[in-house]
Amino acid sequence: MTSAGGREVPESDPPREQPAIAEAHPVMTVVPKNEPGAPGPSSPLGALAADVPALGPEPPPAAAAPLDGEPASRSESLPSDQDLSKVAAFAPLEIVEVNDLDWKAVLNRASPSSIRSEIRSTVERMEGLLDRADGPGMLFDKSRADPTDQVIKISDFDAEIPLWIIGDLHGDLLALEAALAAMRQPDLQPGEGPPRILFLGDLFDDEGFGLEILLRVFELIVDAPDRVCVIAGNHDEALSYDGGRYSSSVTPSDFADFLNANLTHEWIERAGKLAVRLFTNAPRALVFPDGLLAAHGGFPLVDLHSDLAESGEWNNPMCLSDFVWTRAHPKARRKMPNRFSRGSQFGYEDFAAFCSLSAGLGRPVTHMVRGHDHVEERYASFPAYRANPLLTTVALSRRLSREAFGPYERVPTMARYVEGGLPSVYRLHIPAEMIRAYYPQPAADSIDNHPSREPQP
Ligand SMILES: [Mn+2]
Repeated sequence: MTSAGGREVPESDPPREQPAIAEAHPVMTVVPKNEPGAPGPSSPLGALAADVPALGPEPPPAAAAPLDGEPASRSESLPSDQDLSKVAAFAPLEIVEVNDLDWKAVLNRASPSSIRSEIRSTVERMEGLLDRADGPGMLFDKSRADPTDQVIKISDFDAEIPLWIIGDLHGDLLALEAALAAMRQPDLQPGEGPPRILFLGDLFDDEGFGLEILLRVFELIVDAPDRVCVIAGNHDEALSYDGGRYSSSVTPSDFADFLNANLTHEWIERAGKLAVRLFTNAPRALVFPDGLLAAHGGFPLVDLHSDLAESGEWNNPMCLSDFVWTRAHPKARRKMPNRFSRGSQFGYEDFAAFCSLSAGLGRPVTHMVRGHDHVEERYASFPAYRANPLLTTVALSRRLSREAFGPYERVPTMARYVEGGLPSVYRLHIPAEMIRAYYPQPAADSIDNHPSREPQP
């Protein structure tokens, strides 16, 4: 394992001709006319397509253009020297390369069939936990202002006990087991006490092993509720159940399809209901005492700030939704909130404005860890956000069907909480041949690459 400091990932703008369809905002109900991708009147939620599968929401891979060489424009320039003078408090991002895990053992643990063979007991234990009259007692629940509080101001945080942060999984059971194995390694485990885990959401959809990921996360929760926190991602929040069928307000939504195809399987149906229950009440954001904000996507955007400043109502549905759905622009200063198109984006000055607002509201935010954007390197810390740094981490070992570019095998990441700074990034170097065998690469002319069989060991 080696460390390197200050890794920065520049990213180019999305191409202008990209259709504006993805990641519409679920709370907005007023639909402007002639808006591409806006939901039709007959389908208030269903047409709010997010994460366009075939075209892919991601911009092409970065051309690695040095930001310094770019012509400055009003909306997209680097922070001025004046901005930089108030920075410097944050240490460079620490990157840890994890190469020497027992990969065979990781593969054996990532066995969908053995996880499924425990489905009855896992589901019953999880139901019992969620049925408890005083709540499940999960990590950070004690800091909730009331049992329904979903923007948790964490008090009483013991930074000595390791806290591992796992971003988007989208059914990536192999990456999850690699992350769990890495945090059990004594030489990678600083601090005292058994590790705590914070999931940043998006456990399922995009093929892979959504059910098994869910069951595995349930196992971790019921084994030690006070050591696991699960924040809702947009795919998690989008899943619903009407008493007969499951549906989802995002695309891809293959996990809802899978649940509907298995409605006669009592334990799978009950597992799906548990997911809906868990995510309905799951936190949308955490604010740590050192100023770290953790959420799936972002934070309430600028058009919500005056209401928020006046009311102090963090649990306003619009605010909750922005924590889950908004995307980071790599280098823009500011972005106009636009919750109808490709997911509202924010720029680095938008984040700085939110940090100022939050300080005035008694829960100062200075930096952030998030998932949501499936960056090619599986982590990113954009240089433009140097005043208030931002870390994106996702735990995806393969290129998703909706990702149009880049190599098939990826290096999934997780992060570890570091008091007063950005979390350290742990890159999990799963052998490429293991990834290829576990997730057979689809034929180029096929978009249906659901691993319908047990992966070959
Ligand atoms: Mn995602």
